Amino acid sequence: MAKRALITGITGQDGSYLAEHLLGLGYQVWGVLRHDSDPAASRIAHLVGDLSFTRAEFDDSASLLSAVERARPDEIYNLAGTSYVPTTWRHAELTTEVNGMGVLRMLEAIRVVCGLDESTAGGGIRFYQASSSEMFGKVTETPQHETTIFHPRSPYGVAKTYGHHITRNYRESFGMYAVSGIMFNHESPRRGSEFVTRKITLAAANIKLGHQDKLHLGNLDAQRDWGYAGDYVKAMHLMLQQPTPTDYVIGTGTLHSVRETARIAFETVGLDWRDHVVVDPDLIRPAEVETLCANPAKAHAELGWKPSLTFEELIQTMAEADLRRLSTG
Ligand code: GDR
Repeated sequence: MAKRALITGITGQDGSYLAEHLLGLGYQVWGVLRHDSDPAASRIAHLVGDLSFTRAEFDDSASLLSAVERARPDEIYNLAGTSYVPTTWRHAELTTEVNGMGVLRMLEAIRVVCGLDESTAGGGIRFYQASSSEMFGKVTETPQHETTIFHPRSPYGVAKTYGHHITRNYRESFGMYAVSGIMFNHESPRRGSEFVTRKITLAAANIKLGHQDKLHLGNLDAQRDWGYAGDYVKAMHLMLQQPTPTDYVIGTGTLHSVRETARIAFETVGLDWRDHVVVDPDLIRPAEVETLCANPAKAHAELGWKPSLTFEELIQTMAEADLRRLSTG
């Protein structure tokens, strides 16, 4: 019988790649949608006929419980939540509600559906939590691995850290197969335009086509470990297929700067970034994390996971995709 997966945040970048990947593996895939979400007008429009849907809100435990009861999944991938870090200073409480408490509500739904308590030994639904490198924040060691100390630097990072700890706590308390992937930045042509890589590749294409002249950016020296989202969803799936549940860091292990991203994207469309990029102090964050770089050795060794695209190939692919899309209207 086909395995069943339930994905929250299915209309997001990662949700769309994960749904494609799981459908390709023969899974029956369910997506959790918010009340106002229209899948036909989202990144999964091309998959709508192959998916099943159920509606739930992350601040409503009963709706999450009934979503789990309806889908009866073998695996749950929790990708829902606020993902754009800067706005979380303005919506700190909402971010905590969804990215933090939402994880607890989902774990409780699983516990109830599977009938688990302190005396039971797990079983039932396997759970994946989307943890983030933002939990490391003000880094004490580089590169960061699974046991590096967390020092989050935004309400987003703090809420994700709660989600991470409560997932491990349910694993240890109830024997649940519940794991977190500590994912470093991952990008693609489906990335939201507010994130810096896509903001840059879209602007390079728009400037090339004469639709725009300048690109305003914040900290050009900020460095990140950027990988390809299509690779990262494969790691999520692998994490739920292991004999023993445990957390993994997923990243490329290489660091690049915002400046370098601009150089590659503009070069890809035949332009010089220095003619178009303007530094805007308003785009600099209140508490920045400057050097986040993964040590993915555990994922390499235990999951056999490796990224398929280099950073340069990733940014080139994104810039080319944007130029193609904007040229053809
Ligand atoms: P990040 O991604 O905050 O790392 O979180 P983002 O692309 O927004 O920022 C990356 C770095 O670029 C610097 N920067 C700018 N960022 C944006 N968005 N816009 C700008 O104009 C700009 N100029 C410079 C930022 O200061 C930052 O240092 C992403 C999200 O996907 C999270 O949800 C996820 O958890 C982490 O990655 C891992």
